[in-house]
Amino acid sequence: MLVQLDLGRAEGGARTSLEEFSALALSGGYKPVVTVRGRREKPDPKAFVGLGKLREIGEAVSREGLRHVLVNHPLSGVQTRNLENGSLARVVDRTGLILQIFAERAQSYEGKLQVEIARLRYAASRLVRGWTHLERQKGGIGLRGPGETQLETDRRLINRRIHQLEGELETLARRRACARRARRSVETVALVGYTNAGKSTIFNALARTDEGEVADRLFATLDPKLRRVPLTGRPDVVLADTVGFIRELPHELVAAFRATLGEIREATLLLHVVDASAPDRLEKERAVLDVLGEIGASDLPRLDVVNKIDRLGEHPRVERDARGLPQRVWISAGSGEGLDLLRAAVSERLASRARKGRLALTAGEGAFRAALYRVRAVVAERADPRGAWVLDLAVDEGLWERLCVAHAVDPRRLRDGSRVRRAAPRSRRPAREAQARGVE
Ligand SMILES: Nc1nc2c(ncn2[C@@H]2O[C@H](COP(=O)(O)OP(=O)(O)OP(=O)(O)O)[C@@H](O)[C@H]2O)c(=O)[nH]1
Ligand SMILES: [Mg+2]
Repeated sequence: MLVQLDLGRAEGGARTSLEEFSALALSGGYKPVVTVRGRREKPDPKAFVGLGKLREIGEAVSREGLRHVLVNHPLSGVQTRNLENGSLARVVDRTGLILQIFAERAQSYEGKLQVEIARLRYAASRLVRGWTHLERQKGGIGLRGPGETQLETDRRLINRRIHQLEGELETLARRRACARRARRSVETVALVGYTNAGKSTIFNALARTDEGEVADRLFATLDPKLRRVPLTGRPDVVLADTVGFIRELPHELVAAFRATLGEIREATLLLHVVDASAPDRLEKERAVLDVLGEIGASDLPRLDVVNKIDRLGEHPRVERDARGLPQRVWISAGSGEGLDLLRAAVSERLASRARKGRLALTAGEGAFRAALYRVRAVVAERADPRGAWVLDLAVDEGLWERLCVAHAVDPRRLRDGSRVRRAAPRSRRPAREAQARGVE
């Protein structure tokens, strides 16, 4: 059974959100039979729904012989328990459902670790008195300390396990960072977007591979996939396919997936893939931008890819901004229409990253310098004896302006483009090495 309350939300939004919830349920291996909807100003703190609705749920459960009640909202531990007692079915909330799907999809050791940490955090935040399940599992080790309640013991055990797993994850993250450094000379382009937007389909088409999962289900891809992609007139890039985002992505997951989401944060260019045929397309774009913000990637240059235009009968095309740079490419990865435009647009954006120029920084502007390194804008650097720096930069125009605003720097301080352009290939190496030494 699916349960959704419309909490002062607009009618259309609630409908698409219910469709998505139903897709989530299917992806989680459930077969929705009954849907119960209600309208409330605020959720009930005790059982989430009111008494009347709870009775309606309980009756439907026994009438249809249902075993699970899925609720399209995050629930507290107490609400879950009261709903279970009232309905006599197992209750799974939205966060729990997403975590279940992730747990099932995770393939790599790293992915599994991340999901387990997220699940433990979720469990810890919802511990309710009288939950004895962990005690039975622990079998002797970590005996309850004097004066410690069952709740405190559970919490302590969970936290210890989380700590241990995070240690393992840390080791893997270091290895991943190492691998990333090794391919520093190759630029990374990362596909990001809402789940089911078509990222993996585009990945396969651009990388000319048939591997990887493409499936009409949510969260088909969990572990980031990397492949070298040739572009015309430019060095190869590494293309990264990443996990899809979703509205209200549980923050436990975002936190746990920091390591793999690092592929996004460290990319030179993000391809934001959007399903053109989704009725709530704008809302989904917003949700993706929110998650990008959460993982510290909202400053990176982005190229929007509007996919699945075959469903709308649209033609492939490129939209450009005021400076003539590609901002949005309309394609159908399914039919292959517009893929050539996409390849060209990516090349163009990478080539144009350049506002190129030379910038003198004072010793006191270390934070701005660190930010420039973080977005890989530094082509070469010379330190002067008084502790100041002269940097050669190649940086995306919009990004440069955003950085200047954020650090209160006058953008006109970037001088004289032409000379740097010629010098760039030769002076690239020192900057890379400085980065590898961890200069930030
Ligand atoms: N009609 C049409 N369908 C497409 C197109 N591109 C992808 N699809 C379909 O959309 C579904 C999702 O595609 P994926 O590539 O798996 O989407 P994804 O963004 O990688 O999804 P997650 O990995 O779950 O985040 C699949 O059924 C694809 O066949 C397209 O251009 N047109
Ligand atoms: Mg995918």
